[in-house]
Amino acid sequence: MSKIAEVAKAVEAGKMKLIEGFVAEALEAGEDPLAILNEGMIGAMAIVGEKFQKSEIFVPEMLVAAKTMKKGVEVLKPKLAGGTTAKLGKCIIGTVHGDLHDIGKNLVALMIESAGFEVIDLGVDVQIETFINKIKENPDTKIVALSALLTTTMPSMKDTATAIKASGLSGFKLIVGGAPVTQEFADQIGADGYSPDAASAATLAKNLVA
Ligand code: B1M
Repeated sequence: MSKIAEVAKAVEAGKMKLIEGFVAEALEAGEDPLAILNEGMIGAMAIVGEKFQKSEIFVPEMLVAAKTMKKGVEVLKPKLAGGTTAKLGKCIIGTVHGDLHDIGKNLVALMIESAGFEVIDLGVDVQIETFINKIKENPDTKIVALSALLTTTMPSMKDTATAIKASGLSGFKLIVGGAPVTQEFADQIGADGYSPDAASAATLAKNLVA
């Protein structure tokens, strides 16, 4: 089995104690960190999602897989974050109210940070007022980033975007993303930008403040 396949299997099976070792071994073997992330970990989470949909596994197994991936990402982080001395301003990020998924949001935060932004991460299940208060506290914010993973929390993303736009606060761009989110939906809710993955979210954020 390839080193990346070992990482994927460990995430899928929720081998929390073994994952750090597998990721370190894959790196030592010269595997590309992005390939370990995309093919190894995100690929495994897609399989976990499919198994959940088919009722082959349940929420606890999905949670253990998520925790396993998080541990693996910690080992990858130094390799993924390119590190730049650019100072592009503040980015406030969070997963919208009602949604507890944070792995994708954390990756977006990591990439945006390594692109040169100071990231203020509000976590998951973030209320509209929390976003608005944080923007008020940080009037120099350049990017506000919303993540949603559930079709059922897309309305929450819409409400958050609408409230932020209606608040009269300005000087920043609003970007959105997450598996069910599309460019069309982003346009509908008045977002300034949409991107499908973490790397392109960082490029989008940079382009929007350039
Ligand atoms: Co959930 N879950 N989950 N889950 N979960 C999904 C999303 C699901 C697709 C699984 C499935 O059925 N196939 C399904 C949603 C169906 C739908 O709405 N269409 C689902 C469901 C149904 C649920 C529950 C409702 C289950 C239940 O309780 N019955 C429940 C909801 C809880 C809630 O949020 N209120 C639930 C719970 C959970 C856990 C807590 C157990 C756990 C999350 C733990 C955690 O995040 N800390 C979990 C997990 C792990 C998943 C899957 C398996 C994996 C998610 C993940 O981390 N992917 C997921 C299936 C899947 O994704 N294939 C599933 C890896 C991650 C890197 O990808 O988050 O997509 P992702 O992020 C990507 C892009 O989307 C993008 O960039 C990232 C990296 O490139 N991106 C952005 C994300 N945010 C962005 C923001 C941007 C730009 C890009 O700009 C700002």
